[in-house]
Amino acid sequence: MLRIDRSDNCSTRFSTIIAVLLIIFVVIAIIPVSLFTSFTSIHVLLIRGPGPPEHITNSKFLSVALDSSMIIDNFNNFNMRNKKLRNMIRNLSPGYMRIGGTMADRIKFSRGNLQQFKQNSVTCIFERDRCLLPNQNYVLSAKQWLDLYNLTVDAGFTILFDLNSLIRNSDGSWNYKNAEEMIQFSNDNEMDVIWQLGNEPNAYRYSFNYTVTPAQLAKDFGQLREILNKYPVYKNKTLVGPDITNPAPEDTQSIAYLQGFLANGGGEVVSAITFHQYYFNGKLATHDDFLHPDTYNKLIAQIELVKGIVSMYKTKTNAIWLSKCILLNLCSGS
Ligand SMILES: *[C@@H]1O[C@H](CO)[C@@H](O)[C@H](O)[C@H]1NC(C)=O
Ligand SMILES: *[C@@H]1O[C@H](CO)[C@@H](O)[C@H](O)[C@H]1NC(C)=O
Ligand SMILES: CC(=O)N[C@H]1CO[C@H](CO)[C@@H](O)[C@@H]1O
Repeated sequence: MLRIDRSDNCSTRFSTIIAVLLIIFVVIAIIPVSLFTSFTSIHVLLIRGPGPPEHITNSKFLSVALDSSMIIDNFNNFNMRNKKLRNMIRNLSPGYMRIGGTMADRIKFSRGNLQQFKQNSVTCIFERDRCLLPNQNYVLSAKQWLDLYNLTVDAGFTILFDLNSLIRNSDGSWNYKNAEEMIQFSNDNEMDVIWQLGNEPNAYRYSFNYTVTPAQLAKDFGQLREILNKYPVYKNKTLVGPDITNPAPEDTQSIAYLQGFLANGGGEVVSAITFHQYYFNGKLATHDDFLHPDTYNKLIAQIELVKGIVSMYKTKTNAIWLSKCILLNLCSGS
């Protein structure tokens, strides 16, 4: 009897402990579940096991960019000789290093460091506080250009440099003098560079309150091709463009610009048709936007759209490059 009582007592105590533990466990289990239920859905990333790859990309597929605003900031906090910086960049190689962005259409090259430029009449409304400063001169000096080249090439990258397309003559044609100066200087220094002309030209009205028609831009690319062919280092070397932004099914303006560029022979002078892609505005995006697979599937539709358009025109190659891809607000500086 006593033994049984004892054993009952013991088992009662034991079951009390179990019950308490269970309650604690359930409470602990409920906390994360209740956290999760505050999201509308859970997304699962499936990574398939070993097997043959579905696609093989170019070794430079995953590339990076330095925003032209860095040049405007006079490379503030960006010490190109810094060893740590160089090592970090090297670990991302191989790839292309695009130097471009909205402010690319505000930069002039200067062989001398002190040369002043007259402000051109186009007003920049996008980066208003920067662009509306009186008498601003945004200069990439020869020394900075050599340093930037040295940093990039030593780190195992190929430079894509976006030339200023908004230095224009009164008849609207591209004034290529400054670009040619930079090309000549780069040729003399045997710099291996892939050139681009302008950034998101279909959005010039929005960014700069100015318009360059796709037909005019195609002509300007032809002009740039001719200039490059004058210099041995760039004769028959890569020129890519037109870096239009967001050719999405719902963005007819963007599509029309690309069609206009190709219809006017732009595709016959570039080695790859380039476009920029934005999943969403990072400043307004929600958790769900970042986590939803539909977000990432948008890119497939955009690539198919561009492929379809490019296939309808005479082009030098059928290569299409994504020359800018933005997901995070962090990198949406331009
Ligand atoms: C970069 O500069 C260093 C030091 O002056 C030099 O040794 C190196 O060859 C340069 N690299 C390129 C690609 O010009
Ligand atoms: C845009 O440019 C036109 C002249 O071409 C000017 O009248 C207008 O005020 C400008 N708009 C802005 C927002 O600067
Ligand atoms: C980059 C480039 O334009 N390469 C061309 C150089 O010339 C040869 C022959 O004319 C072409 O086949 C390349 O596409």
